Amino acid sequence: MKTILITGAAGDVGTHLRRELAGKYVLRVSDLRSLKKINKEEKFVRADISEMSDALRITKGVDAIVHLGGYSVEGPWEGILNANIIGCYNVFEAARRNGVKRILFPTSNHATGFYRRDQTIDHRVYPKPDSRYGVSKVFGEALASLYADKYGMQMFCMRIGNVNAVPIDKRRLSLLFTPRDLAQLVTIGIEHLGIRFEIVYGVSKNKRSWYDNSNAYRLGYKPQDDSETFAADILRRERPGDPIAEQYQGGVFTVAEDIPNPAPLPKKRAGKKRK
Ligand code: 15L
Repeated sequence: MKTILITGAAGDVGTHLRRELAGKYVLRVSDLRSLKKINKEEKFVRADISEMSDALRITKGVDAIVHLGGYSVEGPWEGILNANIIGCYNVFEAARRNGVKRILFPTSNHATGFYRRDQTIDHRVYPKPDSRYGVSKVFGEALASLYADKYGMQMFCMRIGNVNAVPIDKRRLSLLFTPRDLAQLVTIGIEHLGIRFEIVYGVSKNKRSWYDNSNAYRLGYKPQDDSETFAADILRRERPGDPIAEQYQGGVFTVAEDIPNPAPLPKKRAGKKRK
C-alpha cells in the first residue's frame, strides 16, 4: 500500500479526504494544529512547514504528497507569505531532496477568480488571482511547473472549487466539489501513470460550472454529483450581495481585504535560522 502524506490535515478538505481515503492508503497526516481525531490507521506528525527542517522530516519516505497546508482563504500578507509561499516552497523542495516524485497541489478557484461569471475557462487560461491568497496559489502552480520541467517531478494541480456535500449559496452552485468527487480526483492524481504537470478543476459535474474541465476528463475523472439538485432551494434563499463581487467567479474574495481564517498564524521562531 502506498504511503501518502497529507499536509494541512486538520482543515475541512483534509478531514473529508482522510475519511474518503481511509483503508486505500497508509496516511501520514500533518498539521501545525492538533487533529480533533486521529484514526487508528493514520500517523500524525506535527509540523510547521514554514521551517525547512520540518518539511524535510515529514516528507521522508512517502510515495506522494497532498499538500493542503497553509491559509485556505484570504489573510494578512505575513501569514500568506509564511504558510503559503515559503511553506509551499519548503514542501516541494523537501520532496525533491527526499526523492518523492509526486505532489498533488490543491490550488483554488481563486487563482482565476477575476474571470467573469459569464466566461467559461479551461486549464490553459492565464491566471487572474482575486486575492493575496489567490496569488499564493498561482505561485504554487508556477513552482509545480518548475519542479516538473527542471526535476522531472509529477505535479498534479487541482483548482478546487468548494468542498462540501451540498452547495451553500448561488456562487457555490458553480463550484461544488463533493467529498466523493474529491476522493476520485485525488486518487487519479496519485495513481495516473501519465502525469508530469497537469492543471485540472476540482469541481463536481455542475450544470452551472464556469469551467471546461476536459483536462480532468481526459485523465479519467467521472464526477458523480451535480449541484443542480439543490439549485431551486438555494436560489429561493439567495439575497443580493456586493455588485462587484457578483460579477466575478471569485465572489467576495475580489473585494475583501482580510477574510478571517480559523487557522492560527505560523509562529515566528525567534532566533532560529531557516535552513
Ligand atoms: C477556497 O479556495 C477556500 O479554500 C475555501 O475555503 C472556499 O472559500 C472556496 O475557495 C470558495 O471559493 O468557496
